[in-house]
Amino acid sequence: MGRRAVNQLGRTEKVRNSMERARERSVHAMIESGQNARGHAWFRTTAAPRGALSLDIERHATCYPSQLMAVPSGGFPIVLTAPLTESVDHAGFFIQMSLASIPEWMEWVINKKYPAWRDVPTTAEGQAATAPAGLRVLEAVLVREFGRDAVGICYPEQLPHFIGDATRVVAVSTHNPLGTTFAAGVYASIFGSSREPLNAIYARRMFTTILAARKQYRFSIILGGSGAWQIDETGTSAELGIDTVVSGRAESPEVIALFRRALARQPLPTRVEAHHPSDETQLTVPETRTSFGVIEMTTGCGRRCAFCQPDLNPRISVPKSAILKAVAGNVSAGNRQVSLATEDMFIWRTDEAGLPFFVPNRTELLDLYRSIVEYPGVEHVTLSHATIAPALVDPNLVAELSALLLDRSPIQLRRISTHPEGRALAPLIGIETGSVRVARQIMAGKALPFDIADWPHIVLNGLEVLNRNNWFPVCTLIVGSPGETDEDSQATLDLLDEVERRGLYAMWVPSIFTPLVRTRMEHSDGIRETQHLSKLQWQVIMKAWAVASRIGLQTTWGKLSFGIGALMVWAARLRRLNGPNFTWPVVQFSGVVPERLLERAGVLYRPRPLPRRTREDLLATIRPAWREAIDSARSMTRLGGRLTVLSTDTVFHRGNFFAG
Ligand code: B12
Ligand code: SF4
Repeated sequence: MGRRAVNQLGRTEKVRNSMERARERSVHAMIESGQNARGHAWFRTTAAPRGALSLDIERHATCYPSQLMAVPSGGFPIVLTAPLTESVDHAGFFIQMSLASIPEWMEWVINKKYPAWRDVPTTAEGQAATAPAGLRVLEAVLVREFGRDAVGICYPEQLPHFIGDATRVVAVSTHNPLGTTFAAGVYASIFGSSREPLNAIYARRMFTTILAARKQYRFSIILGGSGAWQIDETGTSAELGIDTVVSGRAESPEVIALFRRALARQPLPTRVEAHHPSDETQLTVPETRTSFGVIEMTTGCGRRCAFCQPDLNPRISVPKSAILKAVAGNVSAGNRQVSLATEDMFIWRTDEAGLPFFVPNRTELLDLYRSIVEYPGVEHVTLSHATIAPALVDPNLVAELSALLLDRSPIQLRRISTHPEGRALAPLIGIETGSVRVARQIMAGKALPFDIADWPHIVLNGLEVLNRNNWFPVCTLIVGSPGETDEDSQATLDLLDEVERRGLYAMWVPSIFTPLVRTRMEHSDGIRETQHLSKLQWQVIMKAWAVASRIGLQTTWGKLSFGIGALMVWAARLRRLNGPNFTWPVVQFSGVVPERLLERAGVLYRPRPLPRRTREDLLATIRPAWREAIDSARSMTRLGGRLTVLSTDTVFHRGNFFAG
C-alpha cells in the first residue's frame, strides 16, 4: 500500500523537527501495508542488506506519523523491546523456530514462503501491539511500580523514536539471542558458513541500534529472559553494551530494585539473580496481547531431567481465572490465538488436586481448555510442551482433548490426519534418546509413573495413542550426550526405525547436547563442532529428518527433487563443513539410494526391530499407590465448582516421587 495507505489515513501532522521529518520520509517509503481489519496499524520492518548492521539507525521505519506524536518527545524513561524475530507471530510457531535455526543466507526461504513475516501490529499510540509473554510480564510489573507513562514498549526499529533525553533504561527480553541453544546453533552450523542463526543476527542488529542511540543519550541497558544465560556464557555483555544481565523472573523484588537504581542513574551490578515466585499469588499474568497468544500455564516440572533449566523452578499452576483474563486481554487486542505455555501441559493443577504430578488432573484440564475454546473470539489454540508418559496413563484424556481442540488447531497435516480438514495437534515432546542407558543417566523421571527401563516402549505406545487422536508431536532428540557411545546411537536408530516400521508419525528435531548453566549437566562437555559427530550420530540426525520429512513429502516427484537437492547442497557446501562422517548419512537422507542397500553395503548401521510391549504390560509395572492415583483421577468430579477426589486414601506431596 505504501504512501497511499498513509495518505488514506489522513496522517499528515507536522513533525517535531527536521530529523523527525527525515525519519518520517523513510517511514513513508517503507510502510507497505496499511490498517488491518480491526483498525490496528501494521508496521512493516525493513530487511537490512547483508553486513549492513551499523546502518540501521539511519534507516529506521517506525509507525504512522500521528502515532509517533503519542510518543513523548524526550522518549520514555523505561523503554522495553525484544528482537523482531522473537516478537513476530505471523504464520504460527514454525516461523520463529525456523528463524532460530537457519543461517542468514537462507533468509530468502522465509521471505519467499511468508513475504509478510516482518509485519507487526502497533497500537493506536504507536507502541508495539504484540510482544513476547516475558516482556509483557516485565511491562506489567514496571507499569505497576512506576506508572504507565514511564514505560514504552516497541519493536527494535522503533527504538530511535522511543529513546530520548528522558530515557534512563532500555530493557531487552531475549529467548535465544545468540542461538547457542539446542537445535538453533546446530542447525545453523550444519547449513551455513556462519554459526549464527537468523534470530541471532536480528538480535545483534537490535543491539547495534541501541548502542547507536547511546551515543546520543545516557541510559543503562538491562537484559533478561530465558535466553539471558547465553550472554553470560559467551561473555558478550561488554560487546553488546549490556550493563546488567538478569537471570530469573521480572516479578522479583531484585528486578524492581534494579530498575529503581537505573531510573536514579545509580551504578548497576553486572549480574542479578532474580528469585522465582514460590506460589501463584506472586506470579504476574499480563492481560495484554502476547506473541502467539502465549499465556503462562505452569512453571517448573518435577521430572528432574539433568539437562533441564525450567525444572529448577518451583512447580506452580496459574489459576484458571488468571488464564481466562489473559485470554480476554489477547482477544480484545485483536489476537485470535491462544497458546498456554508450560513445560508439560499435563502437570497443570495436579498438586492442587493431591495427585502425583505425572497423573493428569483430567477434570480441570478439560474444563480449562473447554473454557478457552468457548471464549468468544478465540479461533486458534496451539499446544506448547508435553511429556509422552501421560498419553499412556490416560489415553482417554488425549481423545477428549482432541475432541475439544482439533477444530481450533491452525496446524493441518492433511495426509496423515483423519480430521475432515486434516487438522492436527503438535505439542513439543522431549524424547531425547532411544538408549535406556543414556535415559537412565540423564532423565530417569521422564518415564514416570513407568520405569525408564521401558523408555522405547513408552515412546512407541505413547505415539500410538497420540497419532490415533491426530496428535503428531514435534519430538526432540539429543545427540552427543556426554559419554554417548555407538551402542547408544544404535539404540536411538532402532527406536526411529521402529517408529517408521509401525507407521507412526512425529516431527523429529535432533539437536546436539548443549550444557545449560545451573543445570546438573552444566559442566558436562558437549560436541561443539559438527565435524566431531560420529557417523552413527550423523545417521541419527539424518534418519530423524528423513522420518520427519515423510510428513511433508508425499509425492514421488517431491521426494526425488528433494533428494537430489539435498545431494547438490551437500556437494556444493555441506561436505566441507561437516566432514567425512556426514557423507553416507546424507545420502541416506536424500533417499536417492535405498536405505536398505546402504545398510547391506555396510556403510550405514542396520537397525534391529524392537519387541512389542503393550500398554497393559507397562501398566502392570506401576507402583500400586500410583495406580490408585490414576484411578482416583478418573473418578474425580467437579462438584459446586470444587474438585473432589473420591478416593482420598493416597496423599501425595510435592517432589517426593524419587524416594523409595
Ligand atoms: C512459548 C515458547 C516458545 C514459542 C513462542 C516464543 C515467543 N517468542 O513468544 C516458540 C514455539 C516460537 C518458541 C521457540 C523457541 N524456543 Co521456546 N519456549 C516457549 C516456552 C514454552 C514459554 C516461553 C514463555 O513465554 N514463557 C512465559 C514467560 C512469562 O516466561 P519468560 O519468557 O521466561 O519470561 C520471564 C523471565 O524470563 C523474565 N524476563 C523475560 N524477559 C525479561 C527481560 C528483562 C529485562 C528482565 C529483567 C526479565 C525478563 O521475566 C519473565 C516473567 O517473570 C518456553 C518454556 C517456558 N516454560 O518458559 C520455551 C523456551 C523458552 N524455548 C526454548 C527454545 C530452545 C526455543 C527455540 C530455540 C527452539 C527452536 N530450536 O526452535 C526457539 C527460539 C525462538 C526464537 N525466536 O528465538 C527454551 C529456551 C532455552 C534457552 N533460551 O536457553 C525453553 C526454556 C524451552 C525448553 N524447556 O527448552 N518458544
Ligand atoms: S520433562 Fe521436560 S521440563 Fe520436565 S524436567 Fe524433563 S526436560 Fe525439563
